[in-house]
Order: sequence, then C-alpha cells, then structure tokens
Amino acid sequence: MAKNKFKDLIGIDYPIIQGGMAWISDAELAAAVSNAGGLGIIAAGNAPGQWVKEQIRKAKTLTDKPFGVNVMLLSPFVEEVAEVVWEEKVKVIVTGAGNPGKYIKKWRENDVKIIPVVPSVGLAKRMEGTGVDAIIAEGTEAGGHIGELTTMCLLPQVVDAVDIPVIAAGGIADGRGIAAAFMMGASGVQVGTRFLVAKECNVHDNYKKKILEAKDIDTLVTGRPTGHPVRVLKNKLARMYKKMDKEAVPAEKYEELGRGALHKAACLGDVSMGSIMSGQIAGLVCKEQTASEIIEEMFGELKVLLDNAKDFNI
Ligand code: TUI
Repeated sequence: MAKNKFKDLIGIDYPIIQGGMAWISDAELAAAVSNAGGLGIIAAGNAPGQWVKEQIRKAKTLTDKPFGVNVMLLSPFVEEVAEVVWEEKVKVIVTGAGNPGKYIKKWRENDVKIIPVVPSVGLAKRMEGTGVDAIIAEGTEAGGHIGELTTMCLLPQVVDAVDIPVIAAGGIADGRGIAAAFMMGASGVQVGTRFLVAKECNVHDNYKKKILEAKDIDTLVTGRPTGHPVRVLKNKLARMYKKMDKEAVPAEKYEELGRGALHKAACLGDVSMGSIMSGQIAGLVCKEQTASEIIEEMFGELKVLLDNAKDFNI
C-alpha cells in the first residue's frame, strides 16, 4: 500500500495539523491533538518569545509525541520567537503571514521540518525553492488572515506546481473535507475552527459559543483595503470595520480599532468589540468534543467514504 508522505515526514498517526490560532492554540490544545495522533501546534501569534518558550516547555511535559509552533511572521516579536523555536529545538515550524526565507538557514541547524502556509502558487514555488519540507495551501475559507483563492481552486494548482507534500487548509471540518482534499492531491489537512471548540481548547467560552451557534453566512472579511484581509464572525466590531472599508480611512484607524481585538475576544470573552476570527466552515461545527473524539470522528467518516466510493456510480 502506498504510504502517506506527510505522516511519514513527521511521524504521526493521522495526517492532520491543528491550525495555529493566535491567542487560542496553547500548549494544552497542542498536546491534546498530538496525543490523539495528529500534529498539535502552539501559535506564537503576536506573543513575546518568553510566552512561546513557556508554552513549548509545558507541551514537552504534556506529550512525548511531535508537536510544532506556528511563527506568525507579521508579529512585532518575530525575531525573538524565531530564536526561541531554534533554541528549544522544536520539531515542526509552521509559518504564516509572510515568507520565512531569512530564518531557514538557522532553523536548519536542527533536525526540524519547516512548513509555510501559502495562499498562492507563486509563493508555494518560491517557498519550495528555499528548501522547505512541505507546504500548507490555505484557501480563503479559512479564518483570520487570508488570501484570495478558494481551497478548491488553490489546492490542485499548488499540488501540480510543487514536488513536496501539500497540506490542505481552509473549509475542512469533517471527513468529507478530508476526502475532497485527498482527491485533489493533498497529503494531509490543517483544521482550525473545529479544534477551536475542542474540550482542551482554553479559548473563552463566549468565543466557543459563537462558533457553535454560527451559521453558513455568519463570517465576513474585513480590512481588504489595508492589504491584510481578515475573516471574522459578524459582530459590532466587524460591522464598524466594514463601514471603514467603504470610507477608505487611513491604516492607523484600523490599527487603533484592531489593537488587542483578538485577545479581547479569545481571552476576555468580549464577543461584541473583540475580533472573533473563524473559518467559513463554522456552520458545520456544532458540538464540543475532545481533540481525540474530533480526530477519530473525522477519520472514521473518511474511511466510510473511501469504502463506499464505488457508490458514486460514475
Ligand atoms: O497567518 C494566517 N492566519 C492568521 S495570522 C493571524 S494573527 C493576525 N492578527 C491580526 C492581523 C493579522 C494577523 C490570524 N490569522 N494564515 C496563513 C496565511 N499566510 N494566510 C496568508 C498567508 C501569507 C500571506 C503572504 C503567506 C505568505 C505571504 O507572503 C507574502 C510575501 O511575499 O512575503
């Protein structure tokens, strides 16, 4: 039987990465996902290096399975975070929101797998050229900072353009999503929104409730004029942003309103004036489960779909 390239690359039981969600993906969530056979991820987000170091050390006490850190390249603390993941010899580094090229030589001094998130074919090719180990192709269905293309269009084009394993992200929350991604040539999936409601996820309960109650049309994209579009659930803050998008206000106004907004929602539970980043698939996410239950259910569904593939009657 052909092997799964991504599972073999990392040494995990299920080819699933838990999305690195800033202010949300901490050591406890990452360890729970890794203990369940997936790849747990600590999100550095905009946090200082010291916080990231503490979370890495904590995760090491909670699991002996591989886990990773998501380095958000727009962070004001990116230099110290890049140093911390190197010092702590983290096994997997996922990057987001930029090009990790300048850190790769140093990170490579350790036995590390480097996996950037990309929103386009051009970036995927450029990243492959820097010697990264795999690529996460993230469609615009994802939550948070996003690109333009849908997963359905981006994924097969990236698969054709590179020779390294491709992980699909954006819009995946059940076995059907995994099946679709695999059919398009992915070797794995990254899932954020569904893990956000995991029992081991320490995000504020108000945030979880909003995700669980969300319907298909409840997300919108703010900040397109700034060049940093962000997908969030609709609330008072999102409506204020949308109004600003129409009025072409200067970038500083966005920063003022956005400063600390994700922390406000994720940690303080202010779901009115906080930023509730969420993928479009939130409408499918209806129950709180353990990370293990989520993974087992998703891959159980995948197995049924693959076993019944002949019933497609083509
Ligand atoms: O990074 C994400 N999603 C995120 S990061 C985040 S924290 C944040 N908070 C407030 C404002 C902005 C961010 C919340 N969600 N996803 C991965 C991703 N990476 N999506 C798009 C990209 C990307 C964009 C440009 C990757 C590379 C890139 O390269 C540009 C270049 O050439 O440098």
